[in-house]
Amino acid sequence: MAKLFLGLDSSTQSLSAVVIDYDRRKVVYEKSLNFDRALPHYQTQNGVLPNRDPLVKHSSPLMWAEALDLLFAQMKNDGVALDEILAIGGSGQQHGSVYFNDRIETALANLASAPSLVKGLRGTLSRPTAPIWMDSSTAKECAEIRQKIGGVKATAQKTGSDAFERFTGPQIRKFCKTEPEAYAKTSNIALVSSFMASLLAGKIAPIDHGDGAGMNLMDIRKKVWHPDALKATAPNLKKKLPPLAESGKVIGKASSYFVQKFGINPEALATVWTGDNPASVIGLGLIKQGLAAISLGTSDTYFGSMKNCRTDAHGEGHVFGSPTGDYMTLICFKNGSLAREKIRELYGVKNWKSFGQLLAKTKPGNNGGILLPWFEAEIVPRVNQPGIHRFNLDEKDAAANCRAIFEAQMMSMRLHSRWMKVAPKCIYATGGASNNLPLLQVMADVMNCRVLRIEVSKSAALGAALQAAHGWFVAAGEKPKWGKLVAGFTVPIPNSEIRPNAKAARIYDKLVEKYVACEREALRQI
Ligand code: XUL
Repeated sequence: MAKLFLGLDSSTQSLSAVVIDYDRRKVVYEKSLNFDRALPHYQTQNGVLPNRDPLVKHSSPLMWAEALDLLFAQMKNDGVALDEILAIGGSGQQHGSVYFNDRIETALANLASAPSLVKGLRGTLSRPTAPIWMDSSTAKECAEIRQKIGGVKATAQKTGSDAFERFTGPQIRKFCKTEPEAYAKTSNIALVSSFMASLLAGKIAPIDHGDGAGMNLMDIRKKVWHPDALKATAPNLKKKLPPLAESGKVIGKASSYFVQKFGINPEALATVWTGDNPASVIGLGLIKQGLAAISLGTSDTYFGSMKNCRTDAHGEGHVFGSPTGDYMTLICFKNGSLAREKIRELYGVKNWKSFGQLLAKTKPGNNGGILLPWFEAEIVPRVNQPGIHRFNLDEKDAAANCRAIFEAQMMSMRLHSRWMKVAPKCIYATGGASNNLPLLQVMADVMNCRVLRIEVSKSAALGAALQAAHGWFVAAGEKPKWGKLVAGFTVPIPNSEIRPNAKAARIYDKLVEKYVACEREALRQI
């Protein structure tokens, strides 16, 4: 019989499913359900509830639960062999939180007698909506928590990251301050990941070390709730949090709700979910130190594996637990694709092909010209005052400006990932702009390492399925090796390897030092 594992990913805009046939190393089914389109009665826009305050971004936990029902119905309809699934894993958008009163445990245990998940959850929420990662309304709470824990460096050292607006701890603090009665009635707080896992398991699920690290509440080294962070955040918090556990650990058998309603294998195991980024690390096969990925999307993200825990004293980057038991790092640069697009528009370059051709006409290092493209407030480095800064760069020279923006983005990544003390040996390039070869040559040269292109549409859900497989093998008394587990599922595009040019790499070794000085100067001017 085939070994089938199901991975689910509850992201901002959709819920996705991937089924893998483990022995055949194949994804045999994938499906996505878009919240706005499939569940219009929740009135979300891109998965977010409308709010008058642009800083507040909440979503609906009941919508996520209803989506789970719909997706299982869809899988049944599509003829997925649900009765052969051995284990179910999952991942969720990070940082988002769900708040329950003391009726939740009974409701989860009795799900099988409810006509739907939404009906089964009736009367269990102590807060009707869930703040999600896009929320940036907690600057004050971040400052308070950071100060109580002992500053930027101490907060990062203790919890893996400085206090960030979207992180769960600051969100919980805001809830406790603004709605103290509702907070007092809250007996359980879940993350998006542990909420969905609780539905599948029919009991309160643990929070894993990957998603738990995105809360500013977990001791990043000991992997327990950090007493200083709990104290700095809100009263009686520890009682309201579930236990922490390794990602993919078996919680129990899947709730009989799914067996009765959709014909899921009654022996299928429900496992601990993680965050979408830790799951993507597995889905992309980044299981060894030195393997990293750069996603060129709306924002650019650099993430990779790290053996020993090292945190960023400047508080710009994040350290999360990796499902492998090691660590992962994540740095998010806000001025990604949109900034590249602004330059393209500014110079009337008609498409990305022409952008790449123009860039290729100029020399690596751009004759020392540097552009700091902070079209929007930037996260790394922290820039609250947007602005464009040019150094030795002719504003009228279109080609030089096309090169300058991408060189700057890559030099910024190189510079702001130094704290990890892990030089990448190989980078997987993903995301919209990764099919632009001249850009990838700049990436290889600035980072001085091989770049391979990779195309995976659902890396988090795939990672979640692989994590379920890992949990299943462990429960069966085996010691599966991650290298063997992920092999063959994510393969780079054939012949996509780009090698660094040694001469260009030497130019960037010098130029990055000039970039440091320019960045310092620009930050001083702001
Ligand atoms: C990571 C983060 C986002 C969400 C997106 O810190 O906030 O990547 O996880 O789902």
